[in-house]
Parts: sequence; structure tokens; C-alpha cells
Amino acid sequence: MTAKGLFISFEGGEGAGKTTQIKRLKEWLENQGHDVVLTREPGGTPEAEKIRDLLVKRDGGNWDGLTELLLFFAARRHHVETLIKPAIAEGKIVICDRFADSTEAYQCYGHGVSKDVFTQIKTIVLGEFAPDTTFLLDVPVDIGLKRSKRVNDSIEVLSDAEIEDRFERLDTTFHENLRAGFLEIAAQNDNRFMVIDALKPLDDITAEIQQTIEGKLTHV
Ligand code: Z5A
Repeated sequence: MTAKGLFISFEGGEGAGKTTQIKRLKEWLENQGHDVVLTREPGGTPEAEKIRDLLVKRDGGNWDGLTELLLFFAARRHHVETLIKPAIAEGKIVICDRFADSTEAYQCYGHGVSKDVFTQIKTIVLGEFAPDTTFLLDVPVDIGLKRSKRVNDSIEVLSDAEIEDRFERLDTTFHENLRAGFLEIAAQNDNRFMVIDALKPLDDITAEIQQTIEGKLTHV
């Protein structure tokens, strides 16, 4: 448990419903008078958002898995040191859309970077720092990609420099490896993970998340 505030992360493949549930959780917590900071990775600070562009935009760059991993951790270090840790120290509840588990899932299970390299770099950048609670929204790959495509199709026409789909465009095997990876990471860290069946109706998922967080609010 962090010293004062609470650090909650959301994980999952494309179209799992993170953004939707995060907005609902923020509103619910604020209605109870909590001070909530909503943030995301890659990004969260102006400097890290610049690195985000290199990583997620269609023409952001042609990176191999290890280079990607290093860029994610470079952005993360700035994000953690300048935004997340100070907010937690002030007693705030930080909700982060993706964190280091995404790097292990996407860059190791998806792109084949060794877990040993991931662990070494994670230890250098984060030490023991980790979320208090992580929600994994688990959805079959075909359904997640369909949901994600619906969102992309509904966005007005963007240029290649603007559209954030470098990862959605990877093949089904990549996304299947990713899903299996997330489930394995969750099983290995069951002290902080809660796996949610993201095929359930939105309101049921929201209720499950609120119930879990309710039990952790006593110290905030
Ligand atoms: N990445 C990485 O490789 N390594 C790292 O370390 C990190 C990230 C940190 C950032 O994407 C990309 O960076 C990401 C991994 C990589 N890959 N991609 N792409 P992102 O997090 O910014 O975006 P995303 O993961 O693609 O988010 P998304 O597709 O927008 O998914 P979402 O936020 O989980 O879903 P949503 O927008 O809430 O919902 C999608 C649609 O489904 C929407 O119309 C909802 O109304 C609908 N929905 C949601 N829940 C339900 C339920 N329960 N039933 C029915 N419909 C639903």
C-alpha cells in the first residue's frame, strides 16, 4: 500500500473498455469527495506525451521491441517522478490508463523482448513502486478489435501523423499472445490484480470495480 493516497491502474487489450470504466470510477470517487488524478501511459506529462507520439501514432517510427520498451520506460520515469508519486504523497487517488504491466504484455509477450530484460529495466526505473490495485479487463480479441474499430471509424478523418493505431494494426496472433500474457501476469501478481470479464454489461463491470475500491478507501 502506498504511504497516503491510492494508485489504481487499468490494463487490457484493445477495446476492452478501460477508458469507459475509468471515467465512471473517477466520477464515483469524486462524488464521495475524493481528489482524483486521471492519467495515462504512455504519456501523462507534456514530456511523456511527446514520447507517446513516437510510440502510438501510425507514422511515429519503426521501433524494434527493445527500443519500444526503453521509450515506454523513459516516458514512465518522468510520469512517475513528476506526477504520480507527488499526487499520491498529497493523498490523491491516481487512476492510470495502462502502466508497466502493459510493457510486459505488449513488448515481452507481444514483441518477444525477454522478461529478464523487462525485470532489470523495471527495477532500475521503478524499484518496488507498483499500483495498489490493477484491473485487467479481459475480452476476446475479435470483440475487442471490433469495439476499437467502431471507435476509430467514428472519429473524423485523421492524417497518418495523428491517428493512434500502431498497435491495433498488428495481426491477430500478436493480440492473442497479448491476451494470454495479461492473464499470466495477473495470475503471477494476484495480490494486486482483479481480472474482470469485459463481455459483461457496462453497469455490472462498474459495480464490480466500485466494490473492490470501496474496500481500499478506508486509509485515503
Ligand atoms: N502500449 C505498449 O505497447 N506498452 C506500454 O507499456 C504501454 C502501452 C503503456 C496505447 O493505447 C497503446 O500503447 C496500446 C498499447 C501500447 N495499444 N494500442 N492500441 P491506449 O491505451 O491509448 O489505447 P487502447 O488500449 O487502444 O484503448 P482503446 O482501444 O480505446 O480501448 P479501451 O479504452 O479499453 O476501450 P473503450 O474506449 O473504453 O471502449 C471501446 C468501445 O467499446 C467503446 O465504444 C465502448 O462504449 C465499448 N465498450 C466498452 N465496454 C463495453 C462493454 N462492457 N460492453 C459493450 N461495449 C463496451
